[in-house]
Amino acid sequence: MRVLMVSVVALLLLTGFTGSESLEVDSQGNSIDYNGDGHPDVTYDYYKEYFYEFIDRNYDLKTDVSNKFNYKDNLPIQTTYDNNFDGYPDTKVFYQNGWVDYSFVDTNKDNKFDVFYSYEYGILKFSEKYIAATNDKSAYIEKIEYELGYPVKTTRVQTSITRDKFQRARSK
Ligand SMILES: [Ca+2]
Ligand SMILES: [Ca+2]
Ligand SMILES: [Ca+2]
Repeated sequence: MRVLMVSVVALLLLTGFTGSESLEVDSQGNSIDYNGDGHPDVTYDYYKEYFYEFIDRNYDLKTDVSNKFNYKDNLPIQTTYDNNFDGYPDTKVFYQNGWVDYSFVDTNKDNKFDVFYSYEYGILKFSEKYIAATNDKSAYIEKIEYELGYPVKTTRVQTSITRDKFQRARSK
């Protein structure tokens, strides 16, 4: 139930709900229809150890947020976002004990993740951006280190690895 309330609040924030209008929520078992069009906008899938929450924020009948939760403590494990609603994930967030641990973002919308963010107890420590090779430049990784949320140091290192390997090497 706590997870459900969090989702309701998140959805209200995302859809710009001001709180002045009445909201009829049509809840049927494992799904909720917020806009009353007969199609569920939040659905749940339950497994033995995990459950999933799928959210359609823009009511186009396609999931754009997927949350994976641990059943035992209701803590999130992984969230996948499609923030430009093109049907492809562009942000993936991984959690450790409920804290954001690391994430991948597709910043140039080519459906490949190019930025890695690393956190400690939910606080951003560094990011690494993979910049693909061009005709006159080899691929390189730009690393930005953060202190108290502010970038303090930027370094660029040439790399021979592919972007797929860049992502694989940073996935735990
Ligand atoms: Ca709906
Ligand atoms: Ca959608
Ligand atoms: Ca997308």
